[in-house]
This record gives sequence, structure tokens and C-alpha cells, in this order.
Amino acid sequence: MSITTDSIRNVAIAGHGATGKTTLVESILFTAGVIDKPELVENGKTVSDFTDEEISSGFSIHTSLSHLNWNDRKINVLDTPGSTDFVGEVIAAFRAAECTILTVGARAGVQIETIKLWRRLGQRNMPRLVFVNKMDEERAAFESAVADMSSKFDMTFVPVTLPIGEGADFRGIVNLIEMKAYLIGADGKEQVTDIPAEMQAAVDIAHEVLIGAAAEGDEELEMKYLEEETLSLDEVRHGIAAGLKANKLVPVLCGSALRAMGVRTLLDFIANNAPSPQGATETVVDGDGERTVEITQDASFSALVWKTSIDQFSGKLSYIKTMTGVLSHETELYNVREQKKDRVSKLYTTTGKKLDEIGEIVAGDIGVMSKVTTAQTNDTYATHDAPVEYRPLQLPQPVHSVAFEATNRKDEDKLAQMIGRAAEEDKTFVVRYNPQTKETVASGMGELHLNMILDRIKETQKIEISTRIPKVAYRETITKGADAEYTHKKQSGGHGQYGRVVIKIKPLERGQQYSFENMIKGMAVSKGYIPGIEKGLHEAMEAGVLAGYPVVDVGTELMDGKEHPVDSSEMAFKLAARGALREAMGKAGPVLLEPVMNLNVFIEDEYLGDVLGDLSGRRGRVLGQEPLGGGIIEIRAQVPQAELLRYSIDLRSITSGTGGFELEFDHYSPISGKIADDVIAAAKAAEHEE
Ligand SMILES: Nc1nc2c(ncn2[C@@H]2O[C@H](COP(=O)(O)OP(=O)(O)OP(=O)(O)O)[C@@H](O)[C@H]2O)c(=O)[nH]1
Ligand SMILES: [Mg+2]
Repeated sequence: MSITTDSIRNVAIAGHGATGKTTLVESILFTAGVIDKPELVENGKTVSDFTDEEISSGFSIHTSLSHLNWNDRKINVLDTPGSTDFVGEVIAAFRAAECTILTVGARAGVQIETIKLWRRLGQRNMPRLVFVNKMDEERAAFESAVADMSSKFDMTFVPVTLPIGEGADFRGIVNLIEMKAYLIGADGKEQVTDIPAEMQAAVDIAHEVLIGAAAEGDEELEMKYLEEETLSLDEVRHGIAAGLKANKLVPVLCGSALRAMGVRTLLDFIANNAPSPQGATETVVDGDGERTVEITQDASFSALVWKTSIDQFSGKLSYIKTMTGVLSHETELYNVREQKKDRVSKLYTTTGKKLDEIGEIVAGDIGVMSKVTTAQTNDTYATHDAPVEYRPLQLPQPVHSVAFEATNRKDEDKLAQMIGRAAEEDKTFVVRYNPQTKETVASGMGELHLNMILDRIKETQKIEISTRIPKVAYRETITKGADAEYTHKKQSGGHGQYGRVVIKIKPLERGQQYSFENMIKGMAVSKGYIPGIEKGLHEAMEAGVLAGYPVVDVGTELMDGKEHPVDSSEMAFKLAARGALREAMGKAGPVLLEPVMNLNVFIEDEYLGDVLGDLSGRRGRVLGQEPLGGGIIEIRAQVPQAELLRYSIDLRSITSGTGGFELEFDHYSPISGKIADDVIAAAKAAEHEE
């Protein structure tokens, strides 16, 4: 089959953890004949959970890509992880897809991640359909699941299938578009049969609702429906597709991923009704602004790398989506960020870890390039004469950090190399050296996220890594102005040292850091020594006076000084300036500053009291709280960073694992009393140890 842009369907499967996404991919691939037998997640043999850590943990950690043909369509399915710790992978999948299948448990209904994902999909205006899964489970209830969604989300939910039986009695589904029933046949796959007589009345009502919703999807159809009170099959399909694409309605299907039931209808629906990438708009960065580009084959080549994985056997795999034109072996590859030409070696499509070589990736299609050295996630490739740059993935800020180091010195290089590789694969994993605290700090989306990466390195490389809670980067400043004079003098024998400076210091506004002005009139100090003085002031500020943290927001003025014709030197003036600054600081009411974060917490309303109480214990200032619908509340607060070092672990335990939060640095704020005393004492103790 030759692939054209309009024959492609890119779907991400997202949903709360353990709602059956990976199992659904398994039964989709089985139903489409890609695999002979669906495997259980627990057995570690599914197509999409193929990495060692996924096999051992039993849940998805990475987004995986599989593809299949159905009704002359090429369908790319992206299985995403449900845990928020791996939300970066979900965001990557959303960037590559035009439509999302949201899985919801038939018994559990809407869960906290369903709500958070719903918000994310809303921000992207992404068309979505719901697959109510696990219809075979005890106490599965399709109608209640739909009612739950309707009450929590402000959208029209339109059932496209109805279950035949529920729980232990679940036998199949009715497709309300085609008006056909499906039961499982002898080969384990679904077979068409007649609609059970006892369901006919309910099916007729649901069919009418569906036609009404289809009519609302398209204005012309609406007119026709008002006049004729019915629509043809093609019109129903068209109306539902239009409504889905424009986000006017959310189709709801149901089934059992485990039993491969409802999957044929799901595939039919994606093939016939889900939007193709043809004409979908993509955002391009254009100077300081943005503009949109339409996905089409009829333009010169451009593509976005939306995911990178580094495979033990195949090396670097760059997951790419061609936005315009065609990517083939002949395509001139130009990395827009690096402004460098590169070469395509091999192109693949994938079924989980299995790579199938292909000749080209047309606009709208997703595939993999191997061994393209310049490629990094978020890179755009285009042609040299028409470089564009696609908007990078919009990833959340890290919320959890640990300081780490190789326990044995000899492993340091290996560790650094492996950390670099992990950061290349995962843009939500950020590693920085903090010169103030002299620690290397890894930050990510949660404790699980960081443990997963560090444990993998420990195991595969046999490296011991020690971790600890990172130190807070405090700072020091002054609360009032002060003067000081200081003479550095060593004139006993040989070449002496002499320099004298008189300075004034004053508090600057928060964030202004530092200023220096030379106020000396006349020739008290030669011009040549001024840079040395400034350097000395700077060094003293870097070294701090209270607890060894850098001093900020202090303005310095050099008022006067004195030099010696023989013994003065730049070094002598530098030391004099250092001494003067230390002395002035002592008189200027020095205080410690601590970083304060903006914190947004998302919780179910039943935990509101506990979470607020906990925040006040963390010296938090609540700025507001807002119900987001669906029983979810967002709390906005400002909290000192020192109180949040374990928040991802603590919030989890307060909210039984359901709460989540976003974190961002906001400002530095003074601390005093016992809190400051403790920080100073800890700094002194650490200095002793060294
Ligand atoms: N009874 C029943 N169990 C199911 C069904 N679908 C999945 N499961 C089971 O639910 C568990 C979780 O399934 P997964 O497919 O791993 O769920 P997931 O959504 O991929 O989970 P994460 O990757 O952690 O987000 C497994 O034990 C599955 O066998 C279903 O339709 N019926
Ligand atoms: Mg999974």
C-alpha cells in the first residue's frame, strides 16, 4: 500500500495508570493481524512495554510506537505511560498525534489523571474519543462511566457503541453507526452478528442520539436533518468525523482490551472517522513570534524530532514526524538548530521494539531515523533553502530533585556519560551542577522518575551511586547601609604590601545583584588599582559572611583610599577591598535569603483540608484555590524551597497517590530567627567537616 497523507491516522492512547492502554495496543495489533497472539502485561511480553524496566515494573514508562493497516489506512498507535512521573512521554506523543484515545475504566470511571490529561488535551484543542475499557470486570457499568464523564467535563459525550452485557456477562458490543453487533468468534476475534432482540429498543434510542449528534457536527447536515429527520450512513460518519475534528463532541466506545472485544469497531472508527494529518496545523517559531504551517506532501521537506531513544543494539533512534514534503534516503537533511547538513542512513517504522525498514516517511507520517548524529529531541530538519523551526515540546518544570555522585571516584566519567545519555532521551530529566552548593543535582517529574533512571544506570553499568536531598541555594544580603575602611599592610622586610580603601555599601532592590561605583575624586588611588579593588569586593561577596552563601543585591561605592609608592599592588588592594566589604557587611544588618517557589497543587477535594494544613506547616502562603471541575481543586501557593524538598513524596502519601503539583522558582525572601540560625549552624558544621 502506498501511503498518502490523508490515509494516515496518528493516535495517542492516554489514560490513568492501569486502565489498559498497553493491553489495548496488544489487542489492536492482534485484531489487525500484526501479531498472532496478544500477551499479558504481567508476562512482560507485550509489544509496547518492551524495555527491561517496563518488563520488571509491569507498567509503561516510555511512549512506544506501533503501526497497522486497517481499511486502507495506516494507523500509528502511540502507547503512553499513565504515571505522571513520565508525563514528558505523554506530551511527546500528543505532539505527534492528531487524535487521542482516552482509556477510562468501566468501574473506576474518571480518575485524577483522566482529569489532568483532559486539561492537557483541552490546552492543545486535541480531538479525543473515549474507550471505556474493562467492560468484563466485576461491577463494570458503561452508563455510569459516561454519566461520570458528562458530569465532570463540559463536553457532549456520544456513545458510538453499547455493551452487550456487563461484568461477567459481557459478551460483545453493538456498533451504533453501522447498527451491527459483534461477538467473539472461535478464533478469539470479533464476528458480526444480529443485534440481540432484547437490546433493540435501547439501541434504537442510542442510534437516534448519535444521528442527532452527527447532525450537529456539520451545518449542512443539521439543515438536512431538520427537514428530513434522518441521515444516511455516510452522512452520519461525516457528521461524527466533523464533530470530532472540531472538538464539538467526544465519541465514546467500549469494550475489553483483555478479551479483544470492541476493538474492531474502535479500529473502524479510527479509520473512518478520526482526523488525518492532512491540513492539520503545526506551529512554527518565526523570530519572536509564531505562525502555523499546514501538514501537506506538496511542499519542500520539513520534520520534527519528537522523541529520542538510545538503544543498546541499534544506537540512537530519532522518532520523527514529517510535517511537509517527503523524507527519503535522497532527502537533503538540514538541522536547523545546528545549521548543519546531515545524512539519512536508515528509515524505519516500528512495532514496539521491532524496526521495519521503509523507503520514505511522507508528510503526516511518523517513523524513526537511525544514527543521525546531529538529531536531538525538538530538532527540526528541513531543506537548506527553506529552513523552518517547529515549536518545541512544551514540557512542565521538574518538581523533584536529588543530589548525586558516584560512590567511587573511578566511576565518575562513566556516570557522567550515562547521565548525559539519559538526559538526551528524556527532556524532563535535567541535570545541573550547582556551584554554590557544590552539588550535582538531578531534577525530574517525581521520585519514581529519578529512581528509575538512576537505578537503570546502577544496574546496567554496575556503578554505585549515592544520593541525598539537595542543599538549598541560600543567599545573603544586607538590610541597611554602612561604611568601612580597611588597610591591608605587610611591610616587614622585603617587598611590602600596602593598600587602603574606604567604602560605602547600600541595599539594592531585590534581583539587582551588584553595582560598583568609583567616587574617588583626585589621585588618592591610581586608576590601575581600581579593577583590583572591584575584584576584591566581588570575591568577598561571592564568599559570603554569614554562612558562606553569595551576597546579592548590594551596591558598593569606593569613597577613598591610599597607596604607597613602592609597596602597593593590585593584589594588596584586592585584599584591602575584601576586608572592607566583610567589615561593612557586619555593620549593615546582614540576613539570609531563601528561594521561594510558586507551587500549584492539584488534588481531589476530599484532601483539601489536609493539604492546606500541611502547606501552612511548610511556611506556605496560600494565594488562592479554584475548583477545576470534576471534584479537582487547584491550590496556588508560595512556599520556601527548603520546605518542598520531599514534597513529591509527602503529597503522594497525604493524597493516597492522587495529588500532583507544578513548581517554579519565584523570588528570594529574607529569613530570620531559628530558621536562619539553623542554616548558619549547618553551614558552619559543613565547613568544619571540610
Ligand atoms: N479485566 C480486565 N483487565 C484488563 C483489561 N485491560 C487491561 N486489563 C488489566 O489491567 C492491568 C493494567 O493493564 P495495562 O495494559 O498495563 O494498563 P496501562 O493503562 O497500560 O497501564 P500504565 O502503563 O501503567 O499506564 C493489567 O493487569 C491488564 O491485564 C480489560 O479489558 N479487562
Ligand atoms: Mg501501559
